[in-house]
Amino acid sequence: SSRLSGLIAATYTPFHADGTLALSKVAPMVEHLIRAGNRGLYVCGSTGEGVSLTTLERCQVAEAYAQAANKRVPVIVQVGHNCIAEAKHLAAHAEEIGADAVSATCPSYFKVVDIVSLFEVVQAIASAAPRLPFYYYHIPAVTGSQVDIVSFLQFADGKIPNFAGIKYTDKNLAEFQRCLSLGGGKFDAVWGCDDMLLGAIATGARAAIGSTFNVLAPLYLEMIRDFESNRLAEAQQIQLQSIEFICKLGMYPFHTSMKELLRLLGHDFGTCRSPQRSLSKSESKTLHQGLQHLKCL
Ligand code: HMN
Repeated sequence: SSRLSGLIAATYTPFHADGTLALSKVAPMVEHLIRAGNRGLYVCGSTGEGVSLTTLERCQVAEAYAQAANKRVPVIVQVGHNCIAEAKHLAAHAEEIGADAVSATCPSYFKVVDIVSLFEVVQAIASAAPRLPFYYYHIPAVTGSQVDIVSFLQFADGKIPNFAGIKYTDKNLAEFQRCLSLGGGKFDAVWGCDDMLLGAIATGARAAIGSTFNVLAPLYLEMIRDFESNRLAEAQQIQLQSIEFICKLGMYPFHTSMKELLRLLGHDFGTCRSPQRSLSKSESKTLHQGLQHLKCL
């Protein structure tokens, strides 16, 4: 089926030192991600700094990832934008370049406060790429959306032909499980908090999108095998390692730290764009030292 499953890496966007796109870094990264066991790529999301790119850059990054993946794993392009016309343009572009799915946050400057407004946003964007499955990116901490996601799924059910489900980035496992079970499980609900992946899998998650899968996919895969083979204590140990990893990197702006780590691992993706700040020399030294004590690296 066309449903998402397994680990889907939320990809980073590579920059040169002068801040321009370094697209030649994408292909080797995609080889690494696939080899490590990722079963999909989520492009231009929070991790990929989609909102900090120009529309042209977003198109270029999506194209570079789709080309490098070359249909070996699905590429999901995140097209959320405060301007719906831009989001529609990006969605149509994703379909044109052979991406496999479109995903979008709702606008966030003017907040979405009711179901009908959210439905109109989702319908407009999804219909701009009618041949691709659409995943609403639920990340209320960032968008400030006040719409109850379960009620939204019930409302949208059957009204948008290519609506496939949601990417769920919140910490409420009970709500996530309800999303998974609605209508007999007709929607994909893709988990988005790497530090709670074990809990999500225990409630029935079949797919997850994560930034830390860029580095730790093999570890999470081992955790999933442990869980599936009833080795719960081992699975918990691995989740704890991922939590410690995330805490350690969270000592500085998280994605800046991740990009530092990628560089140490041989993928120089540069630093994050403003407003996400870079590290000073001494900060990056402290980070490197901290990373050395992590068991999972
Ligand atoms: C994305 O949009 O790139 C994905 O949603 C990223 C993914 O879900 C990450 N969420 C955010 O960055 C907000 C997580 O992998 C997150 O980075 C991780 O759980 C560490 O907190």
